[in-house]
Amino acid sequence: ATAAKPLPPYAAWKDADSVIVHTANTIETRRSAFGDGVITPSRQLYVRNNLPPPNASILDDRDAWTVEILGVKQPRTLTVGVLKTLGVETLATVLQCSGNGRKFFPHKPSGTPWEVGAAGCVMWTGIPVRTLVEYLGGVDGTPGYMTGTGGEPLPEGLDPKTLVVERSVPREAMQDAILAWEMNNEPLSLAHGGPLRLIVPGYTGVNNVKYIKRLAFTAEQSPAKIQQTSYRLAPMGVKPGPDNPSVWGMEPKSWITSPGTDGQAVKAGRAMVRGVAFGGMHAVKQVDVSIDGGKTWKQAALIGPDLGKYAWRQFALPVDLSAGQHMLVSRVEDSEGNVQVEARVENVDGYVNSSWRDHGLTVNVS
Ligand code: MSS
Repeated sequence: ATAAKPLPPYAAWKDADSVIVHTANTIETRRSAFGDGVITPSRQLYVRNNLPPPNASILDDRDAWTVEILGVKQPRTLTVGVLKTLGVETLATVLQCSGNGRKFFPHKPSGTPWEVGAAGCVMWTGIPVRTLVEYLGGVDGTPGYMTGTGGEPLPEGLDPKTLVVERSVPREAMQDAILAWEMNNEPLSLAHGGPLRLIVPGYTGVNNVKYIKRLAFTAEQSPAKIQQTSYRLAPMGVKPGPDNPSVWGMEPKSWITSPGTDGQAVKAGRAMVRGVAFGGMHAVKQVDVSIDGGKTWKQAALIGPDLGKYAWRQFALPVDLSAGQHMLVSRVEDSEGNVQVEARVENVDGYVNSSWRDHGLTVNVS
């Protein structure tokens, strides 16, 4: 076995036993380590940075961090300190990297081979974007997009468009979006985008811009590479570009977290199958579990508090397992009747894999 990579300094506070360090900027939660409660403990939550994070000194005076708001009737630059006086809300969302589940694509796309752990259910506190926009006189005109710009310093001499983390989402997303300064009841860490981060509920990870410096309502999508050619759903054999759909809203998805994950032995007899399930843009209605690879299904119980349609639900189903090999799978249905897909949709860069079959868990019961 190869030695585990160490946690990078900015994420040294993570629980090393709960995560897989792929690189300094890609840290995955183990399948067994989402925790027993609905909210993923911060020390166990995954991290993904496209660029190295800014210097930790940006957290020295959190309230002094500024964000520029453009495309509203009264454009302004505001400090976090001022934002805190204008509005506040707390909301739980599933934060999931666009590439979560990439490991299961047979063509081995480039990018981190995440299995299930580039995801978590997180509690955010901040100002609703709609409240802020109202305060600034409303959106100016009818721009199609809300565009957030990350605050990483960019190296000199390179075209900033090739590196800047700047993402556009359809303007309607502003209705539920927030600018967050707190995560899981603590000031937002550098790893997760402190002092201030855009949260776009229901949208994949990349759309949740950390260290946000500018929030703009724009006629066009960002010209940045990360918007134009990355995070696009391109069919196999096609060079990803602006004509392919952008990776935006999440789809219904679930996976099993126990028993038998991360090498835990499973004894024959009674077992509790547990896992997490979310609808993406809609609430979870029902989760079904199969212990025979999808031949027969039983409805699982949804456990723990319901933290709203953007949070995940934990589910549990007691089963009797006989000795031998079993494939445990789960399948979620959302409130609109959308059912988690059986097969992944092949795409060049390996995004949004929601396949219940791919996420099945093979356990050897003794
Ligand atoms: N933001 C910024 N500013 N930068 C970067 O890099 N990344 C993305 C988001 N945001 C970034 C940002 C991604 S890509 C993701 S996933 C997320 O973030 C993550 O988060 P966390 O907190 O976990 O780390 Mo994929 O789709």
